[in-house]
Amino acid sequence: MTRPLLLGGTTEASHLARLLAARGIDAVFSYAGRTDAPLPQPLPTRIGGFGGVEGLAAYLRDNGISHVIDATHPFAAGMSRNAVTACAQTGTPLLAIERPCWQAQDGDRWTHVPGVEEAVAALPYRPARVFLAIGKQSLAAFAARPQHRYLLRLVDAPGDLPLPKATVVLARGPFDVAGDVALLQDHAITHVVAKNAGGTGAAAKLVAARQRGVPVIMIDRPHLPARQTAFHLGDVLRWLGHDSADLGV
Ligand code: 3Y8
Ligand code: NAP
Repeated sequence: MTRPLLLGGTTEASHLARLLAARGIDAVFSYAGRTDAPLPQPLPTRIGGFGGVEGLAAYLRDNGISHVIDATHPFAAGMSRNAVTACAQTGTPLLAIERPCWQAQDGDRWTHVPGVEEAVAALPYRPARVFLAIGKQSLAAFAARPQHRYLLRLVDAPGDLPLPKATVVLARGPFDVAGDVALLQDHAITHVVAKNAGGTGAAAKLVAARQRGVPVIMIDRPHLPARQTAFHLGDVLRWLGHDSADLGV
């Protein structure tokens, strides 16, 4: 009996949820509960943490989960690490959807950094106008550079911000190039800070930066433990024992 748990929160997870629902597969979709009103899914959905590795292992056992599909974001390292450990403990097959990293192309002015602290250090001293497209959880580190004007794109309205000169744009992706070109132009952005998320949902700002000759500080992904991975959703369906021919994937 196939009863997959789909760890979501990305464009690929939402696409896969539609494919599983269309096949009548008895899957459960899982959100962390980071945002006020996450996108509704066409599968029964649970919201909130599991309570670490032990909580996830108990969830797998108590709910008769047959497979775990980790379709979380490449920076959701905690969830992905817990999934590897809990699935090993319970003997539950695990497959992670891993989207290729973005690669700099001709005309790109990227500086790769290993983490948020190094992204802060990569900013100039002279006041700049910085588009922080990294969400809410990593903002505090930029308080070390209060001289810059920051443009923040967030999913939900924030509480107090740790940055004295910040403008907030509330938007939930996926984003498009025209919108991001306009955003960089309207706010006279001189630097973009991004996470190497890969995929299509957040790539527009990189094309916009290339078109406007704006340098990008690119935060590289955290390292994850070895696990089975796939990128094409058809491979996920085949892994579940469902052929994907009639879904055209
Ligand atoms: C809660 C679910 C879908 C999923 C859409 C993707 C695309 C849009 C691009 C920019 C970058 C950022 C951020 C971003 C993108 C997709 C995808 C992706 C980046 C939602 C979602 C949840 C989250 C959590 C949220 C984080 C934040 C990160 C904003 C839903 C919309 C910056 C990552 O307020 C907060 O605390 C927000 C937290 C984790 C990063 C951070 O550290 O702050 N995503 N994003 C998921 C959950 O609860 O489990 O609310 O509907 C999902 C999506 N966000 O179905 O189409 O697939 O990557 N999300 C980054 O990539 O840099 C925005 O602005 O250019
Ligand atoms: P994280 O740091 O890797 O995980 C922290 C804790 O949040 C996990 O240990 C787990 O709590 C809980 N959690 C994370 N994802 C979950 C899920 N899908 N279902 C249930 N619990 C989950 O996670 P994060 O980076 O904050 O990401 C949270 C969510 O936002 C994920 O769904 C991710 O796909 C999505 N997202 C993240 C980013 C990003 O930049 N990080 C970007 C786009 C979307 P317990 O230990 O209690 O189980």
